[in-house]
Amino acid sequence: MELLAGKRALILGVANDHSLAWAIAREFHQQGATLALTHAGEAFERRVRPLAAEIGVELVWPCDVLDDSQVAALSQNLSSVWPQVDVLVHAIAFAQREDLKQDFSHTSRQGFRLALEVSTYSFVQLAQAFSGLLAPGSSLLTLTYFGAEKVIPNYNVMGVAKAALEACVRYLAAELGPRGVRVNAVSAGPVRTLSAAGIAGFREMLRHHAERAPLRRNVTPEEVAKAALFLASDLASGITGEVLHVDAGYNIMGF
Ligand code: 0WE
Repeated sequence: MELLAGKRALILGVANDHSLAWAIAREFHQQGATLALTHAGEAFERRVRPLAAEIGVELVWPCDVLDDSQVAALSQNLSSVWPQVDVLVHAIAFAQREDLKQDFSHTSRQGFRLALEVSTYSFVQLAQAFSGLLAPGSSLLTLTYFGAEKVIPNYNVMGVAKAALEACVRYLAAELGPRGVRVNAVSAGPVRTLSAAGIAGFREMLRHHAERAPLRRNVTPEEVAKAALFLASDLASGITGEVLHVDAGYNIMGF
């Protein structure tokens, strides 16, 4: 049975074929959804367009969340072809590289602001811009990480941004719930994506995670996508404001 038959889903955050957003796009496509994808500028467009073509997606638009006019244009464009958006997936994060290695207390005002604007405010901004396209039964979904809850070396300002993002999930869920709109997050274990590329010690992190997690392994992009599918589908019709861990159980361990 196709869990998203007849549903329209907008997915933001595909950077390349390793992106969790791309695994989610493929899963949603397999489950019968009609998709629209965005890219964060021309450098990404060259990667996203061919991927979109692989799964027959025709709607591909730019959306740099730092530019309000691009977000407005996106919702305008989408509303001209779709009567409503059933699922909106936010898989966007960015912090300056230097803020992911130096001491956390050295985070600059501008670095802090950038990380929270791109990684956190953008979710609220999208909820605002797409408000008119969300109908009862629609849902919003974002991606978060355990660094929101506990200290992960070097995750720094991103941990603060994800903590705020998880709070945004709850506040948006409370606000949109009366309209029948659900808001949830998937907290994914570490996965080798473009976001993780070049992060010092990421290999060791993956190894440590696999050693300590109850399932004794890391999670795959497909497993993250299956949880996203569940939360986006009618199977999760009673679930909102939730942060669902897809991390092989890592987060439950104390010692
Ligand atoms: O949320 C993330 C990725 C966040 C991220 C990564 C980068 C790297 C390159 C945001 N901005 C940038 N900016 C860059 O210039 N993850 C959950 C993956 C991740 O990133 C880490 C991790 C994990 C896990 C950074 C430090 C420590 C652990």
